[in-house]
Amino acid sequence: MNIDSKYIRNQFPILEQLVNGKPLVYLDNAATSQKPLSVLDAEEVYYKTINSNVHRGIHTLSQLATVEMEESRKSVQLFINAKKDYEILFTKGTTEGINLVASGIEPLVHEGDEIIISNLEHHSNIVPWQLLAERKGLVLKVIPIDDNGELILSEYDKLLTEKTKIVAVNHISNALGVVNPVEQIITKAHAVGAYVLIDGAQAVPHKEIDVQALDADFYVFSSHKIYGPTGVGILYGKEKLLDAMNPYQGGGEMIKEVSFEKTTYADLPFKFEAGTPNIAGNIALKKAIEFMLNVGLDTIGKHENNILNYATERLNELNNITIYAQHAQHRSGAISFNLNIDNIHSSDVGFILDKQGIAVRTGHHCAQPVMKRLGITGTIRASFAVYTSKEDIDRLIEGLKLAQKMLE
Ligand code: C6P
Repeated sequence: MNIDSKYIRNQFPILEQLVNGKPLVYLDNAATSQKPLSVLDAEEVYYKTINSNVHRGIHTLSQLATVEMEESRKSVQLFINAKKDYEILFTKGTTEGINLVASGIEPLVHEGDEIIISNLEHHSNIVPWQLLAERKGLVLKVIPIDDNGELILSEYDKLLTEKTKIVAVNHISNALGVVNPVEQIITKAHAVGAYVLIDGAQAVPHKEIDVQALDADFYVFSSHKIYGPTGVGILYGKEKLLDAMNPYQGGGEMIKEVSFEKTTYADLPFKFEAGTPNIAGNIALKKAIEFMLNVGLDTIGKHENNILNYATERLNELNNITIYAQHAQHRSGAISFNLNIDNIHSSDVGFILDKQGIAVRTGHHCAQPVMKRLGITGTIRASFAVYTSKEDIDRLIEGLKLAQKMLE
């Protein structure tokens, strides 16, 4: 089915404004996507009608808020096909989800054990593992990438040993838009008895995720990249593992009983949800999921792939441009490139585009090891969403032509 672009754009009033006197072209969706009216309304309705704390109150408002938040958890469960709703934990975002696992998993790892990550990771999927490795005396290994920005799987095979305890890789690279073969990565990791965390921050916006079919042990993503509120994330974890892990934070809501001698912890998912959560945001996430399901995950994915192909084609029309990972087998959601002009930084181009109302991200995209591998300091990244149109890409190309004229 094709996208009804008029209907969709009407859901996103923010897109209808002028920025620097020009109609906004928003191509920074990998950083965060815009929010449809239903999500904005859900937050407002919550605060106007049932604002109260969850899981604590006997009173009506608290019970209504609790029901809504738990319904949202259920909608996430169905969205990614988790077995149980209590395998879905609300977090602040992908970053917190990964930190939670890297901290909570301590009882399951021992000195000398090995963690495998990749050269393609966001800093959020590097630093928490480095911290764990330092605390517990673990060894961190890195799957290299080739010149297409693709993981070298034969090297992954060599890194896997009986000491490998954790493999943590992204599903889609935020810096290059490369889709990783996570199915294969998971199967191979399980063959040596390792647990696998998939950073799905850039995948959930663009494709259907089935955590049971993938057999991922942990799958993390952020609400704000799938049209939902900021400050909300999801960590899916297999029940058995979550049960065996330490709580991440101590505090209210995550306990069964507290005494000065000994504290016992609440059952899943509450063991990992200390303190008052982002209730409005957690509730509104359900509306973001409904929005995506109403449009259709397949329809969204196909539309964004068409846009990616069109952007690739049009960028190739420009002279003196380097497009990264354009020959990778599978790409999705974003395209990274640089104008080959001496002594300029990607941000110089970003600045000129911004003056024309075009929002892109420039720099290292919180993925410095990727930039180092490519021998550059940063890229210009255009990233897409359900509302991105070919006209947006045409505007980008015009903007880049102007940048070339001004900077060459
Ligand atoms: N990438 C980008 O512009 P948070 O900030 O916790 O919602 O997500 C962190 C994160 C983790 N993994 C990947 C693959 C990501 O892309 C991100 C966020 C944004 O590329 C902001 S740095």
